[in-house]
Amino acid sequence: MDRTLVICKPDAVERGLVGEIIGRLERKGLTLVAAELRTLDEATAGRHYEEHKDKPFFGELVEFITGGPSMVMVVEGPGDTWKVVRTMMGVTNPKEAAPGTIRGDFGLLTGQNLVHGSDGPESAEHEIGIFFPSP
Ligand code: DAT
Ligand code: MG
Repeated sequence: MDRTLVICKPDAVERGLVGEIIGRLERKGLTLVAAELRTLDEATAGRHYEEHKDKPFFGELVEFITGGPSMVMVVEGPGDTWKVVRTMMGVTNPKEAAPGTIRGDFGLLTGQNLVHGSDGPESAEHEIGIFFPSP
């Protein structure tokens, strides 16, 4: 089985969309194998978004993701799970995300785009290790 990291970001939690998002993943056939409601600290957010640390939006991104509880999850499927989840999420800018995707159906702002999903097999492995380190 193949796993990826999914985060329902603080805007999704605040808007009561966690059930909707998990429901979509489950109805697709993916399985939840770990989940916890957590408020990320700055260090964890910085590790998670390390690739963006020199971008102009980094400060606002960290402030947003640490600003309230997120639902952090590991989701499992038969293969390419990261890709299945990314397709269901829609593109980064919710204004451009296709209807039928999570961002396309529920979002309007890039800075509040509801959901994170790992962008490849290596980042899935890496990010699962950040949030759910194996003993
Ligand atoms: P994704 O979340 O689709 O993988 P990303 O990795 O490029 O997108 O960026 C991570 C997050 O950073 C993204 O979900 C929202 C924020 N972000 C990206 N580009 C941005 C921009 N131009 N302005 C503000 N926030 C941005
Ligand atoms: Mg990304």
